[in-house]
Amino acid sequence: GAESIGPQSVVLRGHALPQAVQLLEAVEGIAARAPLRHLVTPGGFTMSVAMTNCGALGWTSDRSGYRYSAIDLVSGQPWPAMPALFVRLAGEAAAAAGFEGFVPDACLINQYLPGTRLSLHQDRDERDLGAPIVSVSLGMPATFLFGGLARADSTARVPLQHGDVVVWGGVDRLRHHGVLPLKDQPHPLLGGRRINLTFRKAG
Ligand code: MD5
Ligand code: FE
Repeated sequence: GAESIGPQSVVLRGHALPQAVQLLEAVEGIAARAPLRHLVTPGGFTMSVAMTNCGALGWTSDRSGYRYSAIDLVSGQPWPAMPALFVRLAGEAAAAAGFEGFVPDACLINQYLPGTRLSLHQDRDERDLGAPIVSVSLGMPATFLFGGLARADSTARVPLQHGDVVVWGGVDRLRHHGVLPLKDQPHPLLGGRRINLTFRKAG
């Protein structure tokens, strides 16, 4: 069922379970061509999350800043195309949350291992902040931190499990958020990994 975590944010529990195996197969194919890598932040820190992308645009970071790029600087090639399955799942989840007509042009793929965390941040590199972001959790469970518009605002903890889909939009789109360090709770399908797909309209 749909569970509200903010005025315009919903968790669709287990929504991606029927497609989980196909989603993972697609992720393996993408990572074979655009390897998972640890990006460096503008401040010089190496991220503990390993990232890659598919779609027309991919999110990336280095000492000169955060941005979306059409080219993967590791492979020198465009990012792998976004599988039709991804586009369909993201559009249908967004519609279920009240955002009709969502067509993502970027899918950031995050890989978490035990101990991996994502510190509190906002996603504000996308051109159209009116479009929602859809995220799909696969593998090991994680605790998502959901904050406010100000970095110092208190955070709520939202447990996310294999197959959960979350849609953030509207007034919640610029809320700070992060992921607590992952515990080692191996998953039958993914072992000691969590994969998160985030679908965005970046361009
Ligand atoms: C994750 N990834 O679990 C999360 C899921 C990221 C990231 O945060 O930037 O790769 S996406 C959570 C998200 C995205 C956009 C807005 C909000 C949350 N929000 O308003 O809380 O790997
Ligand atoms: Fe984020």
